Amino acid sequence: MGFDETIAAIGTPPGEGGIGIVRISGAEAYSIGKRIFVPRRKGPADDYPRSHHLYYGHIFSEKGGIIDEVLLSFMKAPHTYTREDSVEINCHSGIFTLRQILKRVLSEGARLARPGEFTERAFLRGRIDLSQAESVLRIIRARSEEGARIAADNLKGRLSQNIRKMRSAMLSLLARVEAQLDFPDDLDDEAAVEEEIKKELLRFRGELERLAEGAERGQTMQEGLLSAIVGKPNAGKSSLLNALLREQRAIVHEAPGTTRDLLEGYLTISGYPLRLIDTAGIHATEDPVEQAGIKKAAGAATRARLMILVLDGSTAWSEDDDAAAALIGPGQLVVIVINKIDLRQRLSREIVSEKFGDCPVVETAAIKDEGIGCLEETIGRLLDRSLGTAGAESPIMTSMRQARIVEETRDSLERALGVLSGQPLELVALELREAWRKLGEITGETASGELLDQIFSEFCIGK
Ligand SMILES: Nc1nc2c(ncn2[C@@H]2O[C@H](COP(=O)(O)OP(=O)(O)OP(=O)(O)O)[C@@H](O)[C@H]2O)c(=O)[nH]1
Ligand SMILES: [Mg+2]
Repeated sequence: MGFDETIAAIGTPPGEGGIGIVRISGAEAYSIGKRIFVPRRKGPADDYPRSHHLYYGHIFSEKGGIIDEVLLSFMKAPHTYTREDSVEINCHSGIFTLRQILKRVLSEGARLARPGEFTERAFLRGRIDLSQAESVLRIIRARSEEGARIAADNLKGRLSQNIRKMRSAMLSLLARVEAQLDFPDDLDDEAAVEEEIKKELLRFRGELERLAEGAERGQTMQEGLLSAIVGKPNAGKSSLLNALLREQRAIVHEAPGTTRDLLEGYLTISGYPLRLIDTAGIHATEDPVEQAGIKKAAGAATRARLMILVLDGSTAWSEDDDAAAALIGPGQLVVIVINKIDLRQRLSREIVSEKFGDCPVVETAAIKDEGIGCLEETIGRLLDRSLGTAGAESPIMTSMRQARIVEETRDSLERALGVLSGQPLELVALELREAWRKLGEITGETASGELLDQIFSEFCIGK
């Protein structure tokens, strides 16, 4: 694990900015900081460096030249992000300066940190658990206010506390089941005991179900809802993307087949963050480039949770519309947009309601910004209905990983309930133990090294 090595990295994103930060963590952090930095004022010599104080001064190169004017803080373990001695250098943010300072730090014996290694150390040293470490990533990536709030709540331990409480209750139930196995004669009426176990198992199942209910909303608020604009060529898909984003992002042209590649933009509709993808027009073609674009469009349509199917109101229903409509998957959220309503209408509304009776239909003139507000309201209502509304009291899960664990734990409890009457209690104990173990993967109490590597590798270097 290289736990005793001192690590360093640039903590701010590359590019020009007001300030940039180089961070160092580990046993050598202080001595490296002292070797490369000269403060303007040290204060009393026996009091330098003071923990959690900011010093103004300069970083020097090995040859003695000034690299940058900086503010530097020394932070003594354990009250630091990693629980190790840490140093943070606030310098001018130019990529050259940042690299020079990092190089200087590395030349003094630190090693370049791996992605997520600062947070991994915070986890391994017990400052935060795994669900909290994941929340750090979620805060960085949050795409909406609600998403950031959920992640911040979880970083404070909202989800972890809930999971710990449930696991501890599972463990006491397990102890009761095992006592019954070891001393069956000591205990009361068998049926009464069975009833009590059942009540507890049902309670756990209910709690997990409540958690699972909020999962999709949590993930959506975090990552944005993947949404695809799909339809035949020239229907006005790119015009619709531009109207929704309120900028000329995509090229719009009267020639069909204008959009070839996937193009995406982020926007917020009724508080929901959407990752909106414009796609190539769906139609039969021999052109290999168009074919490649259509294949990508079909892929995006399949992955999307929300499909915005665009029809051209000024043309009659065609085979291409059928091909686009065929991409709607089971369970997918769908909004039908009839575009170009400013032109003479040739699209039969009977066919539309026959084909999409259950889906909301919105009429727009994308190039004139007509109907866009109505489309947004429709999407907002659709999402309220399918994701529930905000303000639920239960903690909200924000990763697929967490949702999967909850599901698997629920399956174990289901099996425990199934074997409760008529089968040996050993089987109940087995399933209950499995549920308890599984649930521990959320907080990392029972997570494998491989799983940890996978989680932390998603982070950027410097976090
Ligand atoms: N009159 C009218 N024209 C529109 C409207 N929306 C788009 N158009 C025009 O229709 C043509 C095609 O628009 P695009 O947005 O490029 O259509 P697309 O569906 O992205 O087309 P491909 O990328 O080729 O599949 C352009 O000439 C637009 O100006 C509309 O609401 N009314
Ligand atoms: Mg287009």
